[in-house]
This record gives sequence, C-alpha cells and structure tokens, in this order.
Amino acid sequence: MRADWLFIADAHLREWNLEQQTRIVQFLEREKENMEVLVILGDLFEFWFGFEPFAFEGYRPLLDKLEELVKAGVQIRYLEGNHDFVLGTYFEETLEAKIASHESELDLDGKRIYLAHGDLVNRKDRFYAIFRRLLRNALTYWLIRRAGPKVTKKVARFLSSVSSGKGGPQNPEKIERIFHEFALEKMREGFDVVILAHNHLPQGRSFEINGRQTHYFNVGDWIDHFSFLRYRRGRGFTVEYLQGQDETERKKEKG
Ligand SMILES: [Mn+2]
Repeated sequence: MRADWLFIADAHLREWNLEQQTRIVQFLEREKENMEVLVILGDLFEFWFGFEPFAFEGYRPLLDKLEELVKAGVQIRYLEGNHDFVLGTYFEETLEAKIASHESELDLDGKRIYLAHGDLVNRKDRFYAIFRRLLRNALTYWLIRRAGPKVTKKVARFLSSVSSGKGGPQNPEKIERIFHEFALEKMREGFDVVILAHNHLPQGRSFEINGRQTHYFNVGDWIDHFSFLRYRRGRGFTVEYLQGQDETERKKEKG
C-alpha cells in the first residue's frame, strides 16, 4: 500500500556520476511500492537550472526512475536548495512536481509541518543572504539563460564553493544549535514539526513548547550518511539510513 512519505536531500549528484546515482535509483526502486509522496528537500543535484531545452542528460538514470515513480502514482514535491533552483518545465510538466522555492507548509494527519532546505536558517550569515538574492532574481536568470548550459555549468562549479551557505560556524555543535533555534522559532509560531536539510547532519529531536510536544528533523545527506526521513500514517516520523551501506562500501574497497 502506498502510505509512506519519504524525505531526502543533499545528494549533490554530479552529472554522469553513475555510481552515485545508482545508489539513489536502487533506494527509490526499493521504496517504490510504499511511497505515496517523495519530498526532495533540495540539493539533490550539485547543479540544476531549468534550461529550455533540457540540458542535464547526465542525470538520466535518476530522472528515468523519477518518471517511473510518477507514472506509478507517486507524487513528487520539491523544495529548492542552494544548488538546484528554477526547476523548469521538466519538473513542472514531466514530473508534475509541486515546487516551492524557499519554504513550504503542509498538514499531515492534523499536524502542522514546516519544510525548507535550510540555507537561510543562519540569520547571521548576511553575506550568504545577499549572495542568494543576487543569484536568485529575474535578471540573473535572464543572464543564465543567455549564457546557456555550457558556460553556466562551468560557472556553477566555481560558485558551488561560494554558495554552500555554510559561512559562519563550521563546528557541528554550533551548526546544530543554529538549526535548533530556527526550529524552535517555527514551533513557537505554531508548527508541530520542522523538517530541514542543508547541514548534512541527520537528526530527530523532540521539544516541548508550552506543554505541546514538537519535533525537529534533519534528513541528513546522501554523501556521508545515506539518511532519509520516513512518515508512515499512524506511526509518525523516523530518521532512517540506507541499510548495509557501510558494509557494501567496505567490501568494495577491499575489492
Ligand atoms: Mn544545501
């Protein structure tokens, strides 16, 4: 039965990196029958911009799998990250995805859920906030379209390093604290659950706000942790990991 909502983010997939894509493709295949909705919380791709015509053949194995899921009845929702934005007609029309450029809100069995990639969580990172505004506006999009995919991909590779949005503390504890503070702010606004990504640190934590039980989740990444968040009706949220990943990797290394 299709009952699960799966939340994934931060694979930072590179075009033509088949090994990296295969891992996600196999995971999606495994979950195909359980999945009602697939929520991508940004930075699935190291770089995506919705060029016309379509300019990312290197992502074909994953895109084929996403198309297959959609045909099978899975709904895709996409929260743009700092590496994938202006998702374009491919995501809107071919994948019929529901896209949010920054944040989104949903109701799951009566719980108010807040969703965002998380690159704007650190309010002290003014440099990044300005950078984001310069990058994500109509004029820049016009320039990107004019420059075309070939030039833009080269520039994007350079900008990736600048646009990580990780300016500020590099210490995981400090980063976690900033994410918690942001989550608490949203909980005080009335949200029961806050789901973020971007910091690549999978986590589930409960808080109590005015006697109300609230939860913060970070879906983690598909670079180091191979983690995701599952919501199953009647059972709630669980942070999960791709099973056996470490062992398979170790075996491969041993050859
Ligand atoms: Mn990110």
